Amino acid sequence: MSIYFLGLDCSTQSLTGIITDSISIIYKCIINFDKELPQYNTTNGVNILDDVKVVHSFPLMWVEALELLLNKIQNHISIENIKAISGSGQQHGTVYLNDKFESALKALNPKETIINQLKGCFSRQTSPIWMDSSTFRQCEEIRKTLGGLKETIKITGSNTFERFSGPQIRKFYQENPEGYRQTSIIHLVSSFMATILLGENAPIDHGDGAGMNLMNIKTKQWDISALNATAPNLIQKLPPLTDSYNIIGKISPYFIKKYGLNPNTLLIAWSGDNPNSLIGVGLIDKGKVAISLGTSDTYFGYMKNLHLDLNGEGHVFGAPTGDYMSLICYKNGSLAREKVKKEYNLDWGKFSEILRKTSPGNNGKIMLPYFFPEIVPLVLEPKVYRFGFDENDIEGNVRAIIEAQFLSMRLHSEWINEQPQEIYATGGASANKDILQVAADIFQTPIRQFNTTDSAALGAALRSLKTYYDFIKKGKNWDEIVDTFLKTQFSSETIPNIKNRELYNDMLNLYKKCEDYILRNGEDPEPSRKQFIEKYFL
Ligand code: XUL
Repeated sequence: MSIYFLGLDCSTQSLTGIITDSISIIYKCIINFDKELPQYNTTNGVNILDDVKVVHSFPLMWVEALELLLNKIQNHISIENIKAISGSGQQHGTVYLNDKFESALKALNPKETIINQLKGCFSRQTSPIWMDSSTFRQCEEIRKTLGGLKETIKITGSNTFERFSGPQIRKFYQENPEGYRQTSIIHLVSSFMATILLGENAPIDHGDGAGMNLMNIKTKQWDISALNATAPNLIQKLPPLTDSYNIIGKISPYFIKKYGLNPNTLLIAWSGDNPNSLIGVGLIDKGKVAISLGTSDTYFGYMKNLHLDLNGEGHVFGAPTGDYMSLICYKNGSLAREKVKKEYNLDWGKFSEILRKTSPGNNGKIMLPYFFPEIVPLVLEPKVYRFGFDENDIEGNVRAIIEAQFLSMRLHSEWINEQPQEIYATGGASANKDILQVAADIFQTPIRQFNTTDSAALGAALRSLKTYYDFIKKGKNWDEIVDTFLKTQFSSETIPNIKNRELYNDMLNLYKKCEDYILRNGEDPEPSRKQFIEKYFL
C-alpha cells in the first residue's frame, strides 16, 4: 500500500495541495480564489479598500477553498492513505475569533459546510494580510515603547513593519476596542488553517511566529514587553508557540466523515510560506539562497546562527529545521510585472522577447518601481519614478522593471553578508528564463530553476513526511529527503554572462543613487547616469 503526505499552501491568490509518496510528487491541485470562489469578489485573492494601504481577505474563503480542494483530492487518490498533513500560509495575516468559535468547531456537522457553521464565530469578518500597509502609526508607537529601532530588532528579529501582525493587532484594538474585547483568540493564516483541520485551536510555529513583532527571536517565546507594547491582555488571546516540526494532533472527525481521511492522519504544525519554501527548494544548509518570484518577491536563505539586520530592512524568521532564516520581501513582485505587461498589451512571450532584444543596462534607463506601496525600501505612497525615459517607451519600461527588481534585491540583501554560490528560483515567474537571465547577470551567480514552482506546498508536504518518519522511528534526515525530491526537480541552470559583471556593478551604484535621491534627499544622480551611458552605450 502506498503512503501519502499532503502539503497545503494557503497563499494570497490560491490554495494549493501537493501530495507526495515517499519518493516523488504524485498529485497537485489548485483552487484559485478569484475564479473558483467569485462570490467573495476578490482581485488577486484580496480586497483593496478605498485607501490602497488597507488590504484584507476572507478567512471563510480560505476554508471554503479547503473543502473544494479536499473534494478534488478525494476524487484523485486514495485519500485514506494520507499519513500526515502540514501546511503553509501567507505570512503575517491575522484572523480574529470570538468565544463561540471553539465549541462551534468541535461540533462541526459533516452534513453541512464549515462556512455555514462558523459564520457567527468571527469578531472581525475580514483579515488584514501582508499587503496591508496601514499601520505606520502603530509601528512607530510599538518601536518607541520597545526602546527604538535596534532594541525592537534585537527583541523580535525585525523592525516593526506595517504588515506584521503586532502592529495590525494594535490598530484593531485602537479602532475597535469592543471588537478586540470580544476576540477570544487571534490566529495567523497558518495556525487558523491548522485549527480548522485539527478541530481545536492549533499553536503558532516559530517560523511564522517570528513575523509578528511579538515573539522573542532568541527565546522563541512570546515576548511580554512586545505584547504589552501592542495591546492589553494579548497573552490571553494568542495560541501557544511550538516548533515547526511538532505533531499538533490528528485530523478532526469532520474531515474523516466527510472526505474519508484516515483517523490516524497526523497533523504537523503549519508555518509561513517563506519558511516552507526554504524546505521546498532544499535550503537546509549555508551558502545558498533562494528568490521566490510570486505575488510578493522574496529573497531568503538558511541561517545556522542568529544574525540580525540592525538597519531594519531585513527579517529573521524561524526555519522549519529549528534554526533561522533571513528574508527580505517586496510587494512590487508579480503584480508589478503584470501591471507593466498589461499596460502595454503584451503577453509573456512578447515580454520575454523584449528582454532578449534590449541591452543589459537599458541604455541608462532606470526605474524605481513602486506601483504599490513598497516594503523594502519603505515607500507608503505608490509612485513610479523613471530616469531617462517615460511611460511611452514600451521596451524601456519592460527591461527597467525587471532590472529594478533584481538591482533592489542585490542592494538590500547586502546585510546578509554571504555571497551565494548558487541561487535557487521558485514561484510563478521563475519559469521565465529571460527574467532569470537578468537576475543571474545582476547577481553574477548561476540560478537553478525547479520544475515545481510551488515550493511552499512542496515544503509543507516534505515537512509532514519528515515528521511522520521521525514519529515511526524510521528517521530520514533532511539531506536524504532533499536529495530524493529536489534533485529530480532541478530543471535547468541559468548561467550569468560574465561580460555584464562590471556594467551591473556600476548600475547597482547608480540605482542606489537614484533611490537615495528620491527617498533620502540624496544628490542628483543625473551626472552619474550620464557617465554610465558614456561608458557603456556611446
Ligand atoms: C513575507 C511576506 C510575504 C507573504 C506572502 O514577509 O510578507 O512573502 O508571506 O507571500
